[in-house]
Amino acid sequence: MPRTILITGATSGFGAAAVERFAGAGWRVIACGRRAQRLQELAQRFPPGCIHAASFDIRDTEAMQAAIEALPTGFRDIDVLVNNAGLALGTAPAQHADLGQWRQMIDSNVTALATLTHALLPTLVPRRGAILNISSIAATYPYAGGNVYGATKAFVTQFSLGLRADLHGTGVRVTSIEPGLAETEFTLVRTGGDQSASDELYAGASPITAADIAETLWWVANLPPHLNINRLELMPVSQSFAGFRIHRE
Ligand code: NDP
Ligand code: 8X3
Repeated sequence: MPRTILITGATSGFGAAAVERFAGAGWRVIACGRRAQRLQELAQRFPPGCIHAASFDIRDTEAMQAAIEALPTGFRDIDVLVNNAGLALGTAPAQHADLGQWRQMIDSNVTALATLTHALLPTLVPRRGAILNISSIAATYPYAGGNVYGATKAFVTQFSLGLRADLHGTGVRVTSIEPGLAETEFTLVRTGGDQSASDELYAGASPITAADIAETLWWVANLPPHLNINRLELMPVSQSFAGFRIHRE
């Protein structure tokens, strides 16, 4: 019996690579995202019945609920939830930041993630399933301009640990995956479509790839059922920690 995984943010980056990894290995994959065309193209690369494309804005709770209710019979028994959809917007210091961007990050990275998890727990608990949350190194290491983005990821990490505590004894596994510099559409989105800014950030850095994270998700999802990875922090070798700054008058 194939296992079933729901992956948010499947139109790009980590999520799209994860869809390919799991569908390629015979899992049933529910691929979510707003860009329906990309989901259809992804689904068409695999045999019929392998990928179910669910196109909705994760911030729209009614659309999310409708998508869950519309799942075809073969895709209802979800074993693994990958909460991956999310974004950073802007790098301005807090005192110059756009409130609309802050709210969009909170709505997407925090509220939507919690809402989907709440909706799927009744399915995951009896199946002794798993929740794999994509947090970030920004959850742990603050950096200038990271303000609300880092805070949303700190929520994701702490929520993951809290879920672990609440799900004690159920057999449900929960993991917070915390990547560093990774080349996807992340910086394109963060900069409002500035391809050269994105290219410059990753140039010569050998960043994490989407395939690296897909492989990590695959490893975590396929561990023996008695093992739980609580937190997993990954960086490219080229990235490490910055020091404190001192401002002198
Ligand atoms: P991408 O921009 O390539 O992918 C982001 C995905 O999130 C897209 O599929 C997008 O789909 C989806 N998404 C965003 N907003 C919404 C929304 N409102 N409704 C539905 N889907 C949405 O970036 P990554 O693959 O890098 O990002 C994936 C996750 O990894 C994010 O949570 C990010 O914060 C995190 N992360 C990224 C790192 C990096 O350096 N790249 C490092 C650490 C963590 P669509 O636009 O089609 O809706
Ligand atoms: C993405 C990693 O360092 O750009 O979460 O915040 S970082």
